[in-house]
Amino acid sequence: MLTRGFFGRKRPQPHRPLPPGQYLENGFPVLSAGPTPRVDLDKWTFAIENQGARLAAWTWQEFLALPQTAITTDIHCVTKWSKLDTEWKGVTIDTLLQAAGMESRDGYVMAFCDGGYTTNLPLKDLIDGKAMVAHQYDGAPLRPEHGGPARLLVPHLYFWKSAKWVRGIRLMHADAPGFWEAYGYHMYGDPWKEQRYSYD
Ligand SMILES: Nc1nc2c(c(=O)[nH]1)N[C@H]1C(S)=C(S)[C@@H](COP(=O)(O)O)O[C@H]1N2
Ligand SMILES: [Mo]
Repeated sequence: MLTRGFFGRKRPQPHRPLPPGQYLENGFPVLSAGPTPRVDLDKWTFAIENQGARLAAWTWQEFLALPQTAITTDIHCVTKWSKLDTEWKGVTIDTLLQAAGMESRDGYVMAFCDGGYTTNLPLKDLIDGKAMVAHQYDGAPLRPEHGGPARLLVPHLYFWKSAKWVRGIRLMHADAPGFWEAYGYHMYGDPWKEQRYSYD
């Protein structure tokens, strides 16, 4: 026997358009390529590096003392879930570059993390309020499985670009693939253009 309760169930409808091929997710799935690393906050730093040299680095206390920004934004995972109106707090990349005295806005960066994950991004996609190093989600410290103590948040690109357990960014003159990009994920990853894989 067919009942409407079973077969009539629909996915919840978003209150604004989602990027093509995405569905609305109300939970917060965890997607990690490896185990959640344990981080000692006394040894944590966030660094900006250039050709192997450290341009700037902040301890956890110094990082928290920088100007803080709140962002409410939608996020889009390449595995096709999107989550609306997620609330984050952290330090924008603009604030970090300014504090580091960095003027250049050209080129690319490789974000690097505890656990070895990396992902590549054009530097221009991290500035003008488009990205942050987030340490709070939904008003609470970012949970370890979601990248705590701190993760990159680059919401206008697929969520694999939002590196969890991020420890710094390395400036590069030319683009180079990070972890998933080397396995065939798109070098840029615009969800509105469905840039999921390298051939998209
Ligand atoms: N360090 C690290 N960051 C990562 C990943 C990872 O495996 N390691 N996975 C990426 C992928 S593929 C996605 S979709 C999101 C998932 O974030 P979430 O687990 O908070 O949903 O984190 C991204 N950042
Ligand atoms: Mo992902």
